Amino acid sequence: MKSVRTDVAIIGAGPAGLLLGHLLHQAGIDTVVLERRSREYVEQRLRAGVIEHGIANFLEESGVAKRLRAEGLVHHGIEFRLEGRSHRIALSDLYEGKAITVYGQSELVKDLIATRLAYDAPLFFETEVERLEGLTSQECTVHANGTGVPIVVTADYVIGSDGGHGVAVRSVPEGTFNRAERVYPFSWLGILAEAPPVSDELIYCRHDRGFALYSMRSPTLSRLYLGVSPDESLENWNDERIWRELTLRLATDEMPDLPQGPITERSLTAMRSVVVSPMRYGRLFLAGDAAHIVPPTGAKGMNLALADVRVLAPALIAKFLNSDETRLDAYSATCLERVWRAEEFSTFMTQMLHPHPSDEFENGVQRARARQVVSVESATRTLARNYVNLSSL
Ligand code: RFL
Ligand code: PHB
Repeated sequence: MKSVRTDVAIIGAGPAGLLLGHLLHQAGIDTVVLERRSREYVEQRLRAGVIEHGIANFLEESGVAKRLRAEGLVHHGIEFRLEGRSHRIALSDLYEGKAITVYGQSELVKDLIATRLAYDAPLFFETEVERLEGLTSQECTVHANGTGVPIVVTADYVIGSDGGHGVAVRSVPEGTFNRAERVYPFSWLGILAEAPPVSDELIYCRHDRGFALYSMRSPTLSRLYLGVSPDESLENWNDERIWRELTLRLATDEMPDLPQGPITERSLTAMRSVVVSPMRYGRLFLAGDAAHIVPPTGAKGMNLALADVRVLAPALIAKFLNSDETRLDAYSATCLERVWRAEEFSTFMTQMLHPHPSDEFENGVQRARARQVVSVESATRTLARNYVNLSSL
């Protein structure tokens, strides 16, 4: 058995856990990060792509945005494609010149892992946390299993940045956390394709056949999504069917075909909203997806996770350096206000852009809402502000 003593034990090497570990290390606070997957796995895991204006600045202030600034694609607009017609939303013109950056979450995770390993701070891969103890006493204990070797970490605080369905939320007495949840009747089939992006900007498409999203990772890699029924299975979707369906939904008179290429990744993601509150129990603090899930239509999940860290890191630093707990006490309420704003925006985007196969009333309302967003300036401006910078408002 291996025993480790640290100031803050962090469960999960996702964007939230890694960035928190980095900021605490910079302040001279010891951390141990425990991650159940391998380094290769977390560095390859394909997920988010859109980083808000204020969150990109926060990453830069944290000293981890060198590659993001060099390689990230800065986008000043997005397109809404409604029933085969294009409508550009000029994000920067509508919102104080601010823009989003398209940079894969996997790239940010690689940057954060490289940073942590460069200063030799403890980061245990293939180490699954199984149990937490002492969360309301002076010292917490984290029991983990590192491929057969039990690891016990004692710490002043534990951070549950272990994603949706994580062990942290399950480790507290029943009834401690409230859980507000909504399941949407859609999933996203996501692909990565070796094909040049068809457009310089993301395309959010509402078509009577279903939702589609055209995104990208680089000038040679496209990332595309199709809204599908939640009971779909990947076996039903060969390359030909995926491209055919994407083309049917995304085609316009000006762009009748999509550039196609080999599909190198494909996955299905169920869409749901979850908010766990409060985001604290004793010496356990929740951050990122462990506390809140949003449907990906608003591109908010990773931004919210990093925004939690922007509140939690200075709060922990104030406690360790100045014995000041006021910011830790305010952490949950501060974050939850932003989280609910993001839930509202994400559910608004989801419900506007995913047609229902058999609810004509809902579809009529959706079409009217989408038309309003592209034609009424106050509505377009609100969308631009939320899309570009909601997590920093
Ligand atoms: P993560 O990234 O899930 O990291 C949690 C880590 O904890 C580990 N873990 C454990 N480790 C040890 N012991 C245990 N018992 C453990 N249990 C879990 C896991 O292996 C994992 O490494 O959570 P974090 O850091 O909170 O980050 C959240 C983001 O990953 C998530 O919100 C985004 O990916 C959501 N998301 C998007 N967010 C955006 O801001 N913009 C986007 O454009 C965007 N697009 C997306 C998305 C998520 C998607 N999927 C696949 C759900 C698109 C998709 C398709
Ligand atoms: C992505 O590039 O993966 C992406 C972009 C926008 C979203 C969701 C995912 O809303």
